[in-house]
Amino acid sequence: MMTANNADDPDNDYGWGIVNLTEAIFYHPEGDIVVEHFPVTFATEGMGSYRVSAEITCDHGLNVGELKVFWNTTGVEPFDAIPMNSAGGDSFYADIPDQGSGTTVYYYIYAQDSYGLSGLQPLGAPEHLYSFIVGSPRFYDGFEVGTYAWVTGGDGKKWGLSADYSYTGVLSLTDSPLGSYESSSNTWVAMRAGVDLSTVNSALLSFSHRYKIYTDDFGYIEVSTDGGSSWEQLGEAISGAQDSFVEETRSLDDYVGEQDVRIRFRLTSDVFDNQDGWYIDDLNIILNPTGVEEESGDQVPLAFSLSQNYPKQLDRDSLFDSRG
Ligand SMILES: [Ca+2]
Ligand SMILES: [Ca+2]
Repeated sequence: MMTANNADDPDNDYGWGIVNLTEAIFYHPEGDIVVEHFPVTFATEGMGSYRVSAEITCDHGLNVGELKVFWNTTGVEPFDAIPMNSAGGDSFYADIPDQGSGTTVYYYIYAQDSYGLSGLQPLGAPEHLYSFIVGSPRFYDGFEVGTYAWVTGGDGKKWGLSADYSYTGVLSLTDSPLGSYESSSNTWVAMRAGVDLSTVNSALLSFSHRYKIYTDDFGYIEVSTDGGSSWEQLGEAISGAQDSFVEETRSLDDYVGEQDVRIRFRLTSDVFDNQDGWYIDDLNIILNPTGVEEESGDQVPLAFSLSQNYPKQLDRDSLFDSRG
């Protein structure tokens, strides 16, 4: 993966020395088609349709008659095409028809510029696809198709994707994709949009993680209910060493009733002993809808089932050579 001689100065333009996958994914040469899309996360049977929205731009103009969403329920060819409609400005949308509860819907966005050149989102489509499960009351991110659902900020290295470790697929989310975190870091990654907990009676955050964080440095899990303006800590901070992925769960019951609940991961460090940092994968926010009776005792309610539900096994070889 790493071409060490260019590690400090990667040249994404020519595809060699790429060491920061997030930078590479977001890198668009001038004139390219840029598709900004927040993946569909919630869909239930009876909604009528599931809207796929995107901001699509191109310096030299788009062929707006050739903007499409391709979708199906198998994840492999062939796909059905739906033309995207204008929603004003650079915004376009297409509506995928209603599907039965439990159906997995796969999709990607196709765009063409005025020269007839095309672009796909997510990159690598149709091998790599967005997906959602109809009727699945949850937000899920396995970090395989980019960090579209997240925004980064703070001081220190920028959170991004890493192929060094993963719990599902080949990628995970980490604070310091290249080596160790920096001294005096205060760097974070937060959900770009909120989850609606106003119609549920219970909610749970679950993710898998591994970490190497010096004892005076900390990883915090935080929650916002005001669109990311303010954050409060959710449970214990993370510190020390955990050498293999373990599942972590945090109750979100205190936030039931809120309409915009976002999760943030934040790493802070002092000036001593910087280490590799924090790897997060397979993140779920699992909702127990109002009206679903919770079982008593120690049994986990059905809606909280944490069964592995990774939608599509990605082909490792299509992304990377063997990782050793
Ligand atoms: Ca993953
Ligand atoms: Ca690191």
